Amino acid sequence: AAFGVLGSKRIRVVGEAPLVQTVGHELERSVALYGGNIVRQPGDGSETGSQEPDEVTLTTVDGGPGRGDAVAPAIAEAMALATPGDPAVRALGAEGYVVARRDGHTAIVAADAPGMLYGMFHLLRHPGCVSGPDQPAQRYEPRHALRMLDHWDNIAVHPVMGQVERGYSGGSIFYADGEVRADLSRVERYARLLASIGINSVAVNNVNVHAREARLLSDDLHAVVRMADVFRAWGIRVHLAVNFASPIILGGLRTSDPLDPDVGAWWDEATARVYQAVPDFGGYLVKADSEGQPGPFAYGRDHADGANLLARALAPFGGVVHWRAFVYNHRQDWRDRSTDRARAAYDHFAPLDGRFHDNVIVQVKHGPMDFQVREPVSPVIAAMPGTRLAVELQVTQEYTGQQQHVCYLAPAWSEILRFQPWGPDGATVSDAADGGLAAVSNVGDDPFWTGHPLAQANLYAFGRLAWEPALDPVKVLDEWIGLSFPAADDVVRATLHDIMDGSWRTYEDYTAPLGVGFMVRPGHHYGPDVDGYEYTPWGTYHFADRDGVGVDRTRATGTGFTGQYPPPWRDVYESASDCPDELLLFFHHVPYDHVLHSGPTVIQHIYDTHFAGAEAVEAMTAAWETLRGRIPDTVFERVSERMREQLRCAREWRDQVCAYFYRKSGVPDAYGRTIF
Ligand code: BDP
Repeated sequence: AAFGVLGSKRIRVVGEAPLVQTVGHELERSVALYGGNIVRQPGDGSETGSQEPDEVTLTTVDGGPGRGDAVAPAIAEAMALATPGDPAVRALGAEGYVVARRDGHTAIVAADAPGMLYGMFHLLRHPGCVSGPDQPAQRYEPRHALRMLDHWDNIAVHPVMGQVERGYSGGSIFYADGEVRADLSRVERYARLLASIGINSVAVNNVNVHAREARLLSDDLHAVVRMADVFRAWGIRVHLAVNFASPIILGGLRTSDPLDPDVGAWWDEATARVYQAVPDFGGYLVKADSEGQPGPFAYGRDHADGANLLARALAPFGGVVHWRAFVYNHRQDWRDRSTDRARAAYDHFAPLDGRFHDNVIVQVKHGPMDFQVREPVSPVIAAMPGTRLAVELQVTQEYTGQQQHVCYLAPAWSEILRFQPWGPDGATVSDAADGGLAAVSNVGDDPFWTGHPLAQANLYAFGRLAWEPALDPVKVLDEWIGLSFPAADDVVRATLHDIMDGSWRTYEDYTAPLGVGFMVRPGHHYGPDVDGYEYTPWGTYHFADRDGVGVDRTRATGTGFTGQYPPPWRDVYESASDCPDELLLFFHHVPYDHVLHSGPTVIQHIYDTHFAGAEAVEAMTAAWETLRGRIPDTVFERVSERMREQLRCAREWRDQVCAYFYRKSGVPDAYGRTIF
């Protein structure tokens, strides 16, 4: 619909690169739907200067005005900003673009073809660029060079996890019947969708690499070739998750010791084969020595030895290794109070800072635990100045309602990306993520892509924030609503906004309180089970007893985790009175009558938020009902069905959590609501 505004326009696309062809085809497709006309011309720019009224010109710097051309003012202005004369101003990067509008002409000038692709999508997001008042030239460039989605897809259907591990949107879009799909047209649509939000890298298989998927690196390389062909047309590189024991599993070697020369040679050869087949292959993603995956520890080696082995094989071709820092012992002794899963990533990785090769990116989950609704920022992010780091987010809603619940996560991600690990004068998490951002995808073969139609907003927002982390997540939400419901009037848009805007905090309210985390049913992680992980080897505890609740992670009396932070946070988190309320139980074991900064005691806060959270879901459901007949029926029905489940589940959380803490503490609710 955004193209509707292009209806009467003439659009000139200059250039011949494959991505420029994509831009041309894309615009032709839209113009066929909405009218207007397209002029495509080779990249010498010979006619570019003769811009007609109301014309939109998309061009790269090289394809720009030819010698001696009369240059339309909008193009000239955009060119000047794209290739600044001032040597102190950086020239535009390959993915950047400039938009200018003057005298009814719009120009999009990019340094290279990827920028032209993103410039075109800018036009679609902001139809005002091609109509309406003049706009001074403005530069747009991605803040992160690597903007990646990780698919936890299996080729074979796993007996417990299904096909997509932690997937809530049906099966895989890549694989069916134990093979890569014969028809990849849906992958093509997905690639287009990802390009429109600025994603440029995709890992196409699960980080838990089972034997079947390991073969993508060898016998099934042809499948990777086909997927890469589809993604390439949209400026996206394909990456593979690989099994560290591949030399044994695939190569028949007796070892995968990273320091063994035969192992090195095996990786070199395997990698050369990949690049012969896929010259723009992105690289490897590795989960090693964690939750049962093989790794360098078996040979007495460390993660730097492991990562550098693969980095050496990839370096000649410009590939990177994303080596995950999500490493912990999932068989720990829960009776030993000094063990702490939150410490693990830092304990393993911080001492290795400076030892990783340049093309290793250590990929760190945003929090020290595991994608909980609320966690502090991982201390690893501040601990490895000599290492390229990527921060990993989870778009798939494993711990945030599994796409049964509305939970718009961008406000949480925005807080994380803006957080300043070194205090108010220091860099942000986004600044520290010099290896880019990665996130676990929430897409499957569901007709709505994401199971819950409103979960599409999370995918959209991840792409937008990876491009520009300073964007306001609330504005991004409105952008998504406007583009996804083009026929909606102001009331419908406002209703959708109200339902989604605060949904992350609502989810937090009716689930695990004050940063304590988990309390979910073990295994599938959906719905409440307060003690589900309490006495298990996985290391996810709340330590509730008759006197209090929370995990003592202080240096003074607890696990010492607070010591992994630089100042000021190591001291802020150490002190129960300075620690922010929302993280109190992550860092401290406190009595139930501990008074929060917000006013109530901990126990009363637990009651209040759980009742408020369930009530908010009731209100959300009622608001949704008002949209019947005002948005497409299929969307309305699918969301209605999920909201009924969200409401049931929110009440179950409320009742179980309130009953549990009432029985543990013996403290009644000040408002008499706990009748359990
Ligand atoms: C956890 C998931 C598990 C993943 C793991 C990971 O429960 O399925 O394999 O993260 O990130 O959140 O490797």
